[in-house]
Amino acid sequence: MGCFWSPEALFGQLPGVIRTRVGYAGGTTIHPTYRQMGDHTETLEIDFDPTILSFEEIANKFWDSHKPSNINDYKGRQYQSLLFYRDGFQQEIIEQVLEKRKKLGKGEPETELVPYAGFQLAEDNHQKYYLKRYPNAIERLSTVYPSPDELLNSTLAARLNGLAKGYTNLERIKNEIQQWPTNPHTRQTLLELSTQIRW
Ligand code: MHO
Repeated sequence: MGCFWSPEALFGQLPGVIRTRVGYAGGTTIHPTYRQMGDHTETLEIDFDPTILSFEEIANKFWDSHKPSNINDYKGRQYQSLLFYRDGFQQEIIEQVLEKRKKLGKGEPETELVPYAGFQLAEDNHQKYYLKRYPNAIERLSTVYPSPDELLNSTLAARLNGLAKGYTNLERIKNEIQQWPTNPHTRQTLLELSTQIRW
């Protein structure tokens, strides 16, 4: 899906997504960095609640959102169209989704389908990249998520990263927070926090 900044915002705004993290995967280079990722590909890892968002929906959104052709590999494998599956269930769903898309005339993506074999986190400045363009948002969020790790794991930060990129709006996020399985105090804190941010 190209540079990992955008897919993180695209999927991070979806109800059912619990956490998004960007990193490097698929290659053999031992300690990849943005400057030296070697044969790895920029990758998004999505933790999700399958009772709200299905793997099938994720796979469809993946192919709806980019041109999965590997002709333009001007940067080696950095932007390879690549999809990792965690188990036989996901592998099977991928095959079904591809079959259905083919029947609907949506073509046959050149995406490489590979079993997941590790994912190495990208540098902090690449995590929730669009959200980090808004210092006031980061400052407010730090009252609830004081460390880089807490921000990295935050569902609210994933949604707000989608908002920063223009993929969702505050009303949708606030409505969703009302449904989150959290205690009333935390819910109130997250709602207030979302309202206070100056974009
Ligand atoms: N340097 C490109 C892509 C960044 S992405 C993390 C840009 O500025 O859009 O590969």
